[in-house]
Amino acid sequence: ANEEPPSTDLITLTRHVLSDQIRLGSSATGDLTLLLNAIQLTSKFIATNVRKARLINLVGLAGETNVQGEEQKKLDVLSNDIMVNALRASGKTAVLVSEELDEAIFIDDPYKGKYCVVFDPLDGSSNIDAGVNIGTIFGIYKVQPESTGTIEDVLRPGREMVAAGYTMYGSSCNLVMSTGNGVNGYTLDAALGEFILTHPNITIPPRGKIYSFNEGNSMYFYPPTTAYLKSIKYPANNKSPYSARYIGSMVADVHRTLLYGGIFGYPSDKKSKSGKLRLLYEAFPMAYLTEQAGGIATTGTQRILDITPKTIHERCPVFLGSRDDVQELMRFYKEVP
Ligand code: AHM
Ligand code: MG
Repeated sequence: ANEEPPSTDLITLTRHVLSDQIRLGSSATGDLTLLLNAIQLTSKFIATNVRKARLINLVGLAGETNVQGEEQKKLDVLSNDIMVNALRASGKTAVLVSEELDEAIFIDDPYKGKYCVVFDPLDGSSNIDAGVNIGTIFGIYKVQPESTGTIEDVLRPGREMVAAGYTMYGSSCNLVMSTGNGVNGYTLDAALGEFILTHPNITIPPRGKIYSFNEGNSMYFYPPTTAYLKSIKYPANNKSPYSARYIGSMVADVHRTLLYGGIFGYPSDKKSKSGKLRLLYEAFPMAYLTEQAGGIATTGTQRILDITPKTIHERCPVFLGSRDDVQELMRFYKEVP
């Protein structure tokens, strides 16, 4: 009896982004809106394929090895192709960098636009075959004034991105995005085929109760990481220890961190000297979202968004999440030799 009538005034992602552009006034041409539309479309297309992967035999290996020497899954390859095609066709891009492709793609006329998109088309591939959450991560730069779209346009600090986000393919399909004015979350309404604003203005709680690290790497961890983890598992002053949650899918682990708070970490260690996560299309977009949601993203000693990439596939250590938790971690990096 107390059921709410359905809303007749849906805020779709496109409407939301458009209203932002209208608010910005004459400086906005609508190009970014169109680009984000293309990205939305790729997410819907990938979501459809993820959902039916088992049925149409998309799981398993594609028999190729990617740049980092890892085996590619069929869904990775497919998702990459979907994104490259749609981004080129949008007419709004100049440079594309994908985790799955050795080299950047430079878009030629007449399709060339003024944005650069860096992306991981399907992240968390170790989870695909088990049906666990996976996601797409993306970051967007605008080509620099006077530039025709070169590699220099993407070898820039993450703080210069004009938008970043991810789509999580889970029990629902969620797109979380920022255009530099806070973070919003949208859920795909499969019947409408539209992303609907369901999580306006996401802010990370200043402190959380969850830590998310691959502790299977403990024997390789450096002392600051080890000492920090010990401090939250064996807290002083009768405080409760933190809970562990680690999916091994960055999108899912970061999504939970944005909503519930706490800390996600993929440190550098004695085995992976620069960590595992890729700077351009994993660390930067997630750091951008984290900061936009009021949290902190650091390598332990440096703000992630201040790093200038030297190569498109380089890696960096990542710690991100609630302000107080990450500050505490940073203290260990300062004080523990
Ligand atoms: P991928 O790009 O090969 O999928 O690797 C990235 C993933 C991230 O989603 C996740 O945070 C991390 O690798 C998990 O790594 P590990 O399995 O070493 O814990
Ligand atoms: Mg990845």
